[in-house]
Amino acid sequence: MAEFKLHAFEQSGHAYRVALMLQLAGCDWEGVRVPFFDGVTRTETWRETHNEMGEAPILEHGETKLTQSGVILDYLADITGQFGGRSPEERREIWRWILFDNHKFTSYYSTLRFLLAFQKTGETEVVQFLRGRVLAAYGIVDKQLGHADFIVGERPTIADFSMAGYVFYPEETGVDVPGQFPAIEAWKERIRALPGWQAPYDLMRF
Ligand SMILES: N[C@@H](CCC(=O)N[C@@H](CS)C(=O)NCC(=O)O)C(=O)O
Repeated sequence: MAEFKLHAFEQSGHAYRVALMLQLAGCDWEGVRVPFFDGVTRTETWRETHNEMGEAPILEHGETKLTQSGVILDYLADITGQFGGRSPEERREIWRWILFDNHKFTSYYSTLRFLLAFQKTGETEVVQFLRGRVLAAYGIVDKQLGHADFIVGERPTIADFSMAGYVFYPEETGVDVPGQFPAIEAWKERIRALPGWQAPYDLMRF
């Protein structure tokens, strides 16, 4: 049995960011597929047995069971000694960007993608509103990445993996217009070049 068990599904960027950390940190891990599109996370039973918040991913490590990808990333950085902050200031800076990511960068994008790619809503007012919010958040991250190679300085940290959750998925959202966010594009190439990197649908085949 692998040391780490990740409850996840391949369409989930919230899960991908954790899978990416496990992969890049060289952890011994395995995936357990959550049948999300069958509605399992919305059942009372699953919430009682797996996660009262009704969400994936979940990480199991021995007796420890964690949810919320930001917390899981922080835990893995501690356990592995990789990709975490090296000073209290750096740790706070990492958390600042993880929270921004959870609230805006990833949250708006994942909802936009869900509506367009899986609910097939087409261009509604909600879609247009969300895309506007995504573009604003992307603009902020693009500016930040104009100052340094990674979100918090010159080396990759869990803040980058958090933000990388959805940026490698192929689904069309009308956000990835080439040339619009050059610093994000260059950052994606740097993440892609990290040893062991794999795209979401390759990394989460389980
Ligand atoms: N903030 C959470 C978000 C997790 C999340 O939203 N996961 C989605 C799947 S990608 C989910 O389980 N949603 C449950 C639902 O929509 O019922 C995290 O980062 O772990």
